[in-house]
Amino acid sequence: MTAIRHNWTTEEILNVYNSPLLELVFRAQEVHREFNEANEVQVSSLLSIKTGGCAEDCSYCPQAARYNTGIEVHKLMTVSQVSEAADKAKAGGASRLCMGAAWREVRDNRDFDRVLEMVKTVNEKGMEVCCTLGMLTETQAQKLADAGLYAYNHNLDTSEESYKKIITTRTYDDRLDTIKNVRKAKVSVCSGGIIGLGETVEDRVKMLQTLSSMEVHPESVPINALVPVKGTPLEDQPLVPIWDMVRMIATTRIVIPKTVVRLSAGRTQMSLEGQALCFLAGANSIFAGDKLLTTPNPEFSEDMEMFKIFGLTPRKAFKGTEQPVSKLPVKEGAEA
Ligand code: SAM
Ligand code: DTB
Ligand code: SF4
Repeated sequence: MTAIRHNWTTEEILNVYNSPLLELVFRAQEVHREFNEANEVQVSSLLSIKTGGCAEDCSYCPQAARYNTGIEVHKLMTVSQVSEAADKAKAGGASRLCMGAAWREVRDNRDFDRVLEMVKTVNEKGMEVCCTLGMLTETQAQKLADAGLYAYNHNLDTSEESYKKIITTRTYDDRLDTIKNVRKAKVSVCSGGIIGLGETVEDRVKMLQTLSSMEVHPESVPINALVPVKGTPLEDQPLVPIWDMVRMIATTRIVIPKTVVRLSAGRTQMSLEGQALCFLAGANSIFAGDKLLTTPNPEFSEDMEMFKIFGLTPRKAFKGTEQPVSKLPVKEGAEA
C-alpha cells in the first residue's frame, strides 16, 4: 500500500524525476492502478468566456493585452451562449466544462454576477463546472461555491524562483492565497503548471514539491506543454520533448497519487504514441474539443479514435461524490 505523503523533499522528487525512464513509467503506472481506474479518463471541455485584453504580463500567454498575438478579443459571453456550448460539450461526452476568462482577478461587478449565473446554468445540466478567472477573494470563492462551482483552476505554473522571470505583475504568494481561498470555500482545487518556459528540471520539481506539500492535495493537476505563440516573449521557445512530458506526468502521479493528472496544452504537437506513454505514466484527463482557449487542440473525432485504440473510457461526472464537492461537508485534512 503506497502512502499518500505531504512531506516529499525536492531531492526525493528530483530522484524520482531522474530515474531510468521505463522504471519511472512502471512505478507511476503501479501507483496509478493502486489509486485510480486504469482505463478511465476524465474529459473536460474548455470554453473561453472572455478572451484577450488581459492586464497581466504572463510571458507565455496570447491573451495578455501587451503582446501582439492577433487573437480575436471578446467581451464576456452571454449566459445563453454558454448554455449552448455546455450542451454541445455534454453531448460530446465531456463531464466537466471549464470556463476561462482573461482576467487578472475577479471584480465584484455585473460581469461576476453573470459568471455566477453561468455556473448555476451549467451545474443544473449535471456537469461538473470549473472556472479559471484569475485571483479570487474568499467571499468571491464562496459565492461561486454557492452557485454550484465544482472546481477552480489556478496554476502555479512553475517554481517560485522561475515564476518571477515569467510574470512580474503578480507574485507566487498571490497564487497560493487564491488557492487557499478556493479551499476554504470547499471547492475542488485544480492547480498545475507549464513546462517548456525555459525552466530547469529543479524548477519543475520544486513546483511539484509545493503542490504535494499542501495540506489537502489538489484534486486535479494539469500539466501543460508550452504552446509557443507568435507575439509573446516565449514565441521562440523550442517544443517540449515528449520525454520531458512523460517524466513530468509520471513524477506528478507518484507524488500526488490520487489526483487527476491532466495532459493539457500541447497535444497537437504530440504523436499518438507519445500520448499513449503519457497515459501509461498516469495521466487520466484531457481537454477535448478542437480549441483550448485560443490555440488549437486535436479534433474531437481524432480523440475519440484515440480512446478507441487505447480502450479508454470517459469518466462520469461527479464520480465518487453524490453531489458537487462544494455542497458536501469536508472532513478536516481529508483527500477529496
Ligand atoms: N487568467 C486566468 C489565470 O491566469 O489564472 C485564467 C486563464 S489562464 C489562460 C490559465 C492557464 O493557461 C495559465 O495558468 C497557464 O498555465 C495556461 N496557459 C496559458 N497560455 C499557455 C500557453 N501558451 N501554453 C500552455 N499553457 C498556457
Ligand atoms: C490549464 O492548465 N490549461 C488550460 C486551462 N488550464 C485553462 C489552458 C491552456 C491554454 C493554452 C493557450 C490558449 O489556448 O490560449
Ligand atoms: Fe491574463 Fe491569465 Fe493570460 Fe496571465 S495567463 S495574461 S492572467 S489570461
